[in-house]
Amino acid sequence: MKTRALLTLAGATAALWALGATAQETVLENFETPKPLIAENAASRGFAMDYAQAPEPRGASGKLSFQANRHKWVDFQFRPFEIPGFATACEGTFRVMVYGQGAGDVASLSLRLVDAEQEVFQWVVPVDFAQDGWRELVFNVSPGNINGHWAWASKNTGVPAPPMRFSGFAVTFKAEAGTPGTLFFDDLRAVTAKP
Ligand SMILES: [Ca+2]
Repeated sequence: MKTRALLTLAGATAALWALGATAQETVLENFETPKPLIAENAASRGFAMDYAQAPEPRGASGKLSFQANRHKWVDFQFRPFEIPGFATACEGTFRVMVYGQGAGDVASLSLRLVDAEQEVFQWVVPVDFAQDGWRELVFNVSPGNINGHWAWASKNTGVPAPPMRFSGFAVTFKAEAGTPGTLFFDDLRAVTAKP
């Protein structure tokens, strides 16, 4: 039997849907209530973050505008927040809707998590935004398929130390990148094993 419950998490409302006996999907962010963002080096790297409607609106979305020729990557970075299901493990699937507008120069998106020791881990998915529109991106996250890690503090072990917190997305560009574009993020969900 399907069940649905609501819970309040760090001041935000997250919804839980049962996905059968073993997994659950949690809505982490629908971008309707702006959260503090970390705009580190935004001006020098040529990007800006905002909350706005996409050309095909899903309510408000996270908006990342970029000039692809200014830096090899840019990011949409939250102040890290806790993720249900990632308190004691680093294992699950993240799904996010991304709208590309003039974003044909984008090569990949990375999902970034921060662990208890301020170590950052990323998982990369190649993308094709030659045509404007929404895509659903799926990031399968586990300690065995990490695509990069580095230290915010001192620890850089390559081994996630839960609890994991959600940090944001990084965007990399093709070698021939050069044109400005925009990505909109919406409906970020985490699928994890039931506790
Ligand atoms: Ca939304």
